[in-house]
Formats: sequence, C-alpha cells, structure tokens
Amino acid sequence: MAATELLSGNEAIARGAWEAGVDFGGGYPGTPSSEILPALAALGVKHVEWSVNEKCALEAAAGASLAGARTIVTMKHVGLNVAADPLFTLAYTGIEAGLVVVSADDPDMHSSQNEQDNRHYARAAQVPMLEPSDSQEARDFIRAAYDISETYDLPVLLRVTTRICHSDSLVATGERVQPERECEPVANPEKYVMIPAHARKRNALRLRRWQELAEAAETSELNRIEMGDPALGIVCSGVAYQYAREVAPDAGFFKLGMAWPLPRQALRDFAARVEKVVAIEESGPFLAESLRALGIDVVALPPTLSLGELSPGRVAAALAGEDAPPPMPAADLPPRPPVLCPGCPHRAVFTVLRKLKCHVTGDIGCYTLGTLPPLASLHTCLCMGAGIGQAHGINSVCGRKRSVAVIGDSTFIHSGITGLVNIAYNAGNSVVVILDNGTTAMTGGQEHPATGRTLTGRPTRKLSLEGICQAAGIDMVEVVDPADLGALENVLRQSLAHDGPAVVIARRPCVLLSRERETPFVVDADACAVCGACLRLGCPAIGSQDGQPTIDPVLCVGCGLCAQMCPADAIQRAQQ
Ligand SMILES: Cc1ncc(C[n+]2csc(CCOP(=O)(O)OP(=O)(O)O)c2C)c(N)n1
Repeated sequence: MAATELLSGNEAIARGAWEAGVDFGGGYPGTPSSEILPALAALGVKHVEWSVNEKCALEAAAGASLAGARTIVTMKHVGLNVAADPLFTLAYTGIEAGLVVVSADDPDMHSSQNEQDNRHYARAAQVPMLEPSDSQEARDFIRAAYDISETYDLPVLLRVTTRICHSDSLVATGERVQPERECEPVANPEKYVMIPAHARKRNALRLRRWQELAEAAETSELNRIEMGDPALGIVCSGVAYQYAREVAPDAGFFKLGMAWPLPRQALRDFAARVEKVVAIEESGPFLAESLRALGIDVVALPPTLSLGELSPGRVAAALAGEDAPPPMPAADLPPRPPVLCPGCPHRAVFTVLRKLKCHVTGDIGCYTLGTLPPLASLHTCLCMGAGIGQAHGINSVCGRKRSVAVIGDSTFIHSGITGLVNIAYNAGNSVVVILDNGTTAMTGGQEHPATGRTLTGRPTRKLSLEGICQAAGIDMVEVVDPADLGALENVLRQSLAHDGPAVVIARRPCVLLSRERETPFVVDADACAVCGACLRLGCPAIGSQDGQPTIDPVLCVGCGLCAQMCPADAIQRAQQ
C-alpha cells in the first residue's frame, strides 16, 4: 500500500529499486553507499549480494540484465574506477532489462581517499546521469532511471553524495511493479560480442540513441525551472540545490535532475531570461564548464569552492562574491582523532613492524590508522590493493625486502590477489601481511568470501586465504595469532629472512564481531617503571594520571597486549 515514510537517501534508493521490480542487486561496500544493498535485501529482492569488488558486481548485473532482470549496482565513487571497464563498453552493448549504477560520491572525504567527481564518468562514458536532491527524488529518480535505461538501451548512473545518502526525509512510496519478462539470456552476438566489427556498429547506434536522449532531456520532467527574480539565475543539482534554495530563495533556478546529458537549448533559454548565471555545485566546475561550452556566460566562482562540501554559509559567501568562501564550519568539539579500538588485532601487527623498523606499504581499511602516532608504522595508502603492488615495486628496485605490505582480508580479496600473483609471477621477494579480522570492519562489518557467509547471513563456501596464496605461487604462507606478540615477531622475522616472497596471515577476529570481553588488566603502580612502553600501543584504554599509566576498566577488553609490552611485568589481569 502506498504510504509516506521517513527514509534516508540510501533507503529510498533501495525502496525505489524494489518498486521498479529489481530482481538483482550487487555491489561492494563503501561509504556512503553501504546501506543500500542491505535495505534492498530486507525488502525481499530475489538476489542481493556483496560482490568481490565493484567490477564483479557490474559484470554480474550486466548478465542479470541480459537474462531479463532489472538490476542495481551500488558503490562509492572510487568503486566506479574499478567498475569503469565494463561500464564504458556497456554503453555500446546496451542492456536488456534496466540497469542502474549508483555512484555515491564523498565530497570532503568523510571516509575516502579522494573526492573525485563522478559526473565526469557520465560525460566520458556517455551514459545518462540522474542526481536526486532528497530522499523523495532518490526514490522517484531511480524508478525513472529504469525507464530511461530501457528506452535508450543504456546503463544509467544515479549519482548521490554523502548528504543525500545519509539524510532522512519524507518519501511517498508506491507498490512494486512486478516485471513481466521471462528470465532467459538473450543471444545476440552483434549486440553483445564487442569485437571491433560489432563495436563500430554499436558505437554508431549508441550515438543515435544518445542524440535521441539529448533531445528528450530538453523536456525531461526530471529537470525543473523555478523562475524567480531574473536578477540571478542559479543552475544546480543534487544537494547543492537545497543549499542554494535556502540562501537565495527568490532567485531563478534551473534545477537539473538529469545532470547528463544537459538540456542544452533549455539552459540557453533560461540563461537568456536572467541577468546573470551562477552554477552552484560541489566538487568542481563541471556544470560551469559545460554551460560555458554552450556559450553561456557563467559567473566565475573561486576555485577553492570546489574543495570539500558546500554549506549554506559557503554558498552565501560565494554568491556575495567573496574570494575565499570559508570551509565547512567545524563542530565546536574537542578534537577526537580516529583510533583503533581497544583490543583491535591490527595494533599488534603495527607494534611489531615498528619494532622491526620496516617500511610498510599500506592499504585502505581500519588498519590505515596504523599511520598515526604512536604506532606511526604505515607509510603508504593509495587505493584498494595498491600496497602489495607498491611493496613489489619498491623491493624490485631495491633488490631486497625493503618494504612489507599490509592489507585487510576484504581488501585482499577485492584487489590484492592479482598483486600477489604478480609478485609470484615476476619472481618478487615481498612479504605481505594479510590482516584477517574476519570482516570488512571499516565500512560496518560486511561479509566477504572468506567469512563464509553471504550478505543475508546465509552460510556459503568459505574462501581459504592460505589456499589462495599458495595457489598464487607463494611457498611460504604462515598463519599467526597477532595477540601473541612473540609468535608474530618470529614469523615476521622468518618471512623477512626467507629467500622468496612470503605471506603472513595475522588472524584474529575484529573485536566488534563478538563484542566478548575478557577480564580487564590493571597497572600495578608500585611495579611500574613508567617507561611508556604500554603507551606506545596507542590503546584508548590506556591513559596516564600524573605521569603514571592507568587502564580504564570500562574500555579494556582484556586482550593483554599491554601486559606483553611491559618489561617490568607491572600489568596484570584484574582480580575478579
Ligand atoms: C574501490 C573501493 N571500494 C570500496 C572502498 C571502501 N573501503 C575501504 S577499505 C574497505 C575494506 C576494509 O576491510 P578490510 O580490508 O577487511 O580491513 P578492515 O577495515 O576490516 O581492517 C572498503 C570497503 C574503497 N576505499 N575503494
């Protein structure tokens, strides 16, 4: 029954996809997109999966679409780099049933390594892109996206940003439209086998479809003109619309719901009706440059406006002609740098790597925090999977085991395996430490192939990390519990001394998985030599009072790492 619900943008996307009759959802977790697929699964969609990575997700979706099922693929912005290969050629082959790719961008990098603007992908791949500006539009636009996808035989990008994904607003929902298609894969080689002879023809067809879509964009109901005071005409989309509307309620607005292809003539007509045109947009001058390419005179805004997120205050400053609009105001709170949890198994690994004075090529996950003091023992973080390749490059030119790579279990499966195969194949000598905490902790604890459970919690075939490393050609593969500092140090030393590449799997579950605690530890003040060894762990449970280390019994989970670090044996389990 149709109803009104308070939904986050992510929940609204899932709802819209469910209503549109989606039967397949795939993706890889990544903030701010991670909640979409679990919400879709909760609605009872036929098949929803955490794929191994974003490329796998899009390829599986392409297959499901070929078999007649409407499909959705979700990822954070950098995930689209991984999925870009199939995306570009999908624009040639087209689809059978509607295929929508959700790209959740993260301006200001709340939880990302860059703030790339994925609107450029729509232009580069020539695929349509819709940009909702609240949860209602997220639900409505995704429904519209399936119609566009099927009418123009193209995958459609739905671009959202953190504020849209994670803000709640009211949504009028509807019923699910049950798809009528037979589930049967289409055999149409001229359309789906992209050998050059076919691809050239498809490219010409693609161009024709694109021109038809560009024509339709001129009158698309997804775009809206709100004609106000003609002194100022604002062109915008997504969350930027909300900020601009708040700051300049009387201005004229061209609100783009379909942000690519642009309604070129409609925008020119709008520009002719206002005295000056400003493009209010996050991330970069994508719209401003596109409008200028149409011959529209757009007011230049300060380049620094493209750094980070917009806010009503920043938009007001920009509209007032200020040169350097202030950054997003920081909340008036004490600084709280991110830290590894008390009892986090990653802490032990960085403690030993620091002791061994290793140069460490890192990766993305909770363990990236190993770069911060006092652990301060992770020296690179580029993109998922990169740490293994970087170690291989460093060690290849240095001719010895100069760098050690660390990588989380989920990241290893996502894009580390190929790097390891590359090491084995090219006779590399790197040591790779897989931080196997049994989950994708950083993005909220999602399942992955080595957890042995699917997105819905169903038991499944469990990937053996040891097995896959051996199969890659690594002879020395050791598994160690990082909670045993001595054993971990021994294994690392042996791996570094080994003639050839080695993998150390540091296996201990994330403390947030079971949330079980052991009896906390206490510092015996009389025995403590105040040497500071325990403080160098950077454990949030260990503080100091008047120079004397203390352990907070509420935070301590009883992992015992500090007791192993203490040369004076002054840290003991508390008496129960
Ligand atoms: C291409 C890409 N996809 C997704 C992400 C988001 N992301 C960053 S790290 C990570 C996985 C972290 O899990 P794991 O490697 O197991 O380390 P943990 O956080 O558990 O220590 C994810 C999903 C990303 N940064 N880049």
